[in-house]
Amino acid sequence: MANKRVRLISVPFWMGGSRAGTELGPESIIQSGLARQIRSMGFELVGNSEVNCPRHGVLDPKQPKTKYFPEVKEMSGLVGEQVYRAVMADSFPLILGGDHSVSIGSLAGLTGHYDNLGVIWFDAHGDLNTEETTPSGNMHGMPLAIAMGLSKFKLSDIPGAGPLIKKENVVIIGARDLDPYEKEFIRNEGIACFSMHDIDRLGMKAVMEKAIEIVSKGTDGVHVSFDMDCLDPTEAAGVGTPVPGGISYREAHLALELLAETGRVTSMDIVEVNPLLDVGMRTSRLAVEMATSLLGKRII
Ligand code: 6HN
Ligand code: MN
Ligand code: MN
Ligand code: MN
Repeated sequence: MANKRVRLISVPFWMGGSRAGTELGPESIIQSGLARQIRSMGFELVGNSEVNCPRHGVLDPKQPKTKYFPEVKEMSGLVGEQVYRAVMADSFPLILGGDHSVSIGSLAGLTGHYDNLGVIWFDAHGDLNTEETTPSGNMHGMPLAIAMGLSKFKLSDIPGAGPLIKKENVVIIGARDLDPYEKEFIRNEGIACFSMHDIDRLGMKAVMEKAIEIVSKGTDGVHVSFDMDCLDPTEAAGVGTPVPGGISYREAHLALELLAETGRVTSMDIVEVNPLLDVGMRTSRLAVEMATSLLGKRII
């Protein structure tokens, strides 16, 4: 990676998942040694800013399909500002969630700078629901739809955001729990989605080669959004929406190492760590490993 400056952006937010605990994610990941490890890899850690996002909210019974919408929108704007500032200062933003609605903010900030961003979305889920299709009303199930402009609330509604993310620049990896609309959308629009079935069949190496080709074509940056629930729950129990049959420890490392080798990744978010549901701090420690692997940590 050419960029040797990393900025940590902590986002202690839980309202996109309507479940307390993910607001403790950033602190727990940092306590697991993230800063020390990044420095020991030779990176300059240019700061650790905590986004002053809303901590409490009141559910509006009239908005059951977009729970905590005002809070999610406010958080996204604040995250976007920080991410944009990091990118403009030539550092690699490493955003620590928080639930996955945090990525709305990451993408808002990144598109303020990059005109044609590629996005790799590691997730058990599609995160492609809209206000109409959501089964839960939880906005962490919608960020990718918001980023592509499929929902009423769009990335472009966040101050400072740039162009919407293009469908052909998105790759989902690790999917195994898609809602009916999400399946239909992926099929009809030809969204690149490598499910667990594809990973079993092709192997992670081939999947990543295809994914990298897709997000590299014509793009000026590649963002990796890493939902810890992409991993198998036996490895990462501390997540709010675990789904059996996920990415293994070795597959995850391989995927991120291959991405590191490309030298094209510009930013990352690590989301959905819920220390309240974890076994010890295993999931937070694994999150640190995921980050360092993507930043190019090598065995030898
Ligand atoms: N996540 N598809 C389900 C929903 O409620 O829309 C689950 C979403 C989970 C989102 O894990 O980031
Ligand atoms: Mn997700
Ligand atoms: Mn998920
Ligand atoms: Mn493209």
